Amino acid sequence: MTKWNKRDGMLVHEEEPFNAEPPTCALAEQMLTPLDAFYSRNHGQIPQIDAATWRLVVDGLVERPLRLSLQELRSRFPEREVIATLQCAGNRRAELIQVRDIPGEDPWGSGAISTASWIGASLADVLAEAGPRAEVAHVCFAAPDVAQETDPPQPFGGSIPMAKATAGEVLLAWAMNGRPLPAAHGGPLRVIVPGWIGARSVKWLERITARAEPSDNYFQAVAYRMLPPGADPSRCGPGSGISLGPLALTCDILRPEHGSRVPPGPVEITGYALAGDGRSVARVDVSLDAGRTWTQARLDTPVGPWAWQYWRTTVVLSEGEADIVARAWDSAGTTQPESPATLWNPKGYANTTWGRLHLTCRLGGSGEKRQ
Ligand SMILES: Nc1nc2c(c(=O)[nH]1)N[C@H]1C(S)=C(S)[C@@H](COP(=O)(O)O)O[C@H]1N2
Ligand SMILES: [Mo]
Repeated sequence: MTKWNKRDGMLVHEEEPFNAEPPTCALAEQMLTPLDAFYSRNHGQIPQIDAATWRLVVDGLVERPLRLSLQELRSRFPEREVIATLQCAGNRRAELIQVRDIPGEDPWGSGAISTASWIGASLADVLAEAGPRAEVAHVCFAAPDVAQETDPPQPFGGSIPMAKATAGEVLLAWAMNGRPLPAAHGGPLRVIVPGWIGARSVKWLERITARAEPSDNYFQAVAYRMLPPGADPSRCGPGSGISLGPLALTCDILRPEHGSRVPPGPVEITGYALAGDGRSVARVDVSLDAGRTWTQARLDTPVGPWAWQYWRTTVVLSEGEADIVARAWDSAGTTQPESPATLWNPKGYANTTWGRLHLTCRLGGSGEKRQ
């Protein structure tokens, strides 16, 4: 077994800090990603925190600062469940790297996205108890894990605007798929910001601070920002570029495995689509001829506003190489950009281009990976 109770077959980008993604087929198994396949993205060493002595501090511009044990958090606030997909801003960076190199960033494939049922207290309820002052505009999260990629090394943190923080769906979560939150996923307590990039869902949460400004933590002020194509990230200081928060519409193909071999005839294709904050998935199109003609996939019933929606379709393939593409449309009538070249950016974030799958279709060959 891979470290941190992950299954064999995970693609491990780094052992330390631990960064691993499942093969996309594993993401097609169940709508709720099994815990041993859920991607794990860490900027520092995973801390082992004793839940018994751990405390959560709520401070900053509030009338009543709080200091809560896990037991107090669980007993004083209503328990909520949200099914939410977590997606790293670096998901599918590998396709952007093929356009132009992105030094110093992991080449994540299509597996830096997973879905779980999260249980916790609503951040809105906890903030209400603390009594935020009128000038509060951002809610900042601080964690103890230290990232070596910053100079000097800095603990991980980030923030979200007050409007999102009080929207109800943002959780302080202690359980994942019905189990206590595993250490690799932020146990004993993490933030879950549904519909926003994974980086805002701060793990091993220790402190919530209400402020008038966004967090000045490196991962809010410097990293996770969309820089213009010509920018040199090493020369971009705090506040450069566009701060990433809400996710944009995307979809991808999960099965069959990319690069595998299938026999000629009907092949079932499965994927997911995920709409941005406040929108829903309206349609998914699939094309066998690079987008000249499209057919519509069947969408599974949505499980809620914050989770991916599976789609499936059967295509008939004849012998040869097959390149299949998929694109989603949302309830506002917008769709995804076609190719990674159109949205390449220096840090390799937010690749929401058409899902792509290459298959080799040959008689007698099934399940084998192309060399
Ligand atoms: N404390 C802390 N929180 C963190 C991170 C981190 O390195 N440290 N990584 C973030 C990023 S970039 C992502 S994509 C998600 C990944 O969550 P997961 O490892 O549970 O999949 O956690 C976020 N929260
Ligand atoms: Mo991320």
